[in-house]
Amino acid sequence: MTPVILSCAITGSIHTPTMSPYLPVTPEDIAQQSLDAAKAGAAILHLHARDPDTGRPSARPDDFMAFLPQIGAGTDAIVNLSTGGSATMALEDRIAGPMAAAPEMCSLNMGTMNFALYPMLGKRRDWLQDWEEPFLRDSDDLVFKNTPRDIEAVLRLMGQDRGARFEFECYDIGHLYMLAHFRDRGLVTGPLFIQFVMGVLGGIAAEPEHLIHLKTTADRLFGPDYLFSTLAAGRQQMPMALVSAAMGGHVRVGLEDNLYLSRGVLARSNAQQVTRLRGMLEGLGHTLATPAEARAMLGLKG
Ligand code: KMH
Ligand code: ZN
Repeated sequence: MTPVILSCAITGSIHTPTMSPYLPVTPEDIAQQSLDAAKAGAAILHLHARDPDTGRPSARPDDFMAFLPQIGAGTDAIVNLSTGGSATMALEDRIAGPMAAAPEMCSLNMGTMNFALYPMLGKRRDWLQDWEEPFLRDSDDLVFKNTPRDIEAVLRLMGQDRGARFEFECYDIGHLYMLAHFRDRGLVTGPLFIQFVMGVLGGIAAEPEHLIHLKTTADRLFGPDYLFSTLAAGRQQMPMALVSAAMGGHVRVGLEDNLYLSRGVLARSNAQQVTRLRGMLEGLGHTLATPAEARAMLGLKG
């Protein structure tokens, strides 16, 4: 069996410090949890930055540079920076940090969409404090803007100008057609790394039959020139990761997408989720890709 590339999304921009004491928001904690996740088996570290004083999502260059050198010095895992930032940020703010850091890989969100957070937050929205992201209290009007022009700008600024490869975040079938459009225009080349994002209200739900449809469509559009991974927000995180691996795909876990280890039990770290999934995958006969193997599979130069 092909080794499974495990990505770990360390902190994200949705969860807040009041939701879990284990969510890393200081540069020291983001760096340490990244190193521990890599040691536990993550080949890719998907990273957002945070304002060190408040824990609010940030994409400022300084906030990324507060933890990236420590991660780079401590692991050879692939560093993948978010260009999604937070859905409330303007595109130029979202990409300021990634442009300054010029990472090996970055995310690219493949369509404009509603981004309602009921499945991820549930009753937890009651806990939020005043300074926390307003969209967490009311995401009913939130639009996550990723127009074709935005997508092209990220492809040019991060890909052509800075040599990054992409984690193409596809939240629905239409996003695969958007990716095919950019492939047809010659702005993206394989091997494509597609992240199927499931369970955000506004995108596709985290259901196995939807994953089959996503994969069947991607097979038709991209033939052998792509790899897929799956992330499911909230409690479907681990089950859908196992379905993804069983279908020949790759997996993503991390506190960005789910704060829990199992029902009612907060994950005490990103590494704990990586270790839990690793154990289940190895129990099914899978092996995890090393960073070097992942680089070879994804066409990264390192
Ligand atoms: N938080 C995920 C639902 C990005 O960073 O570009 C999507 C995400 C987007 O990871
Ligand atoms: Zn992200």
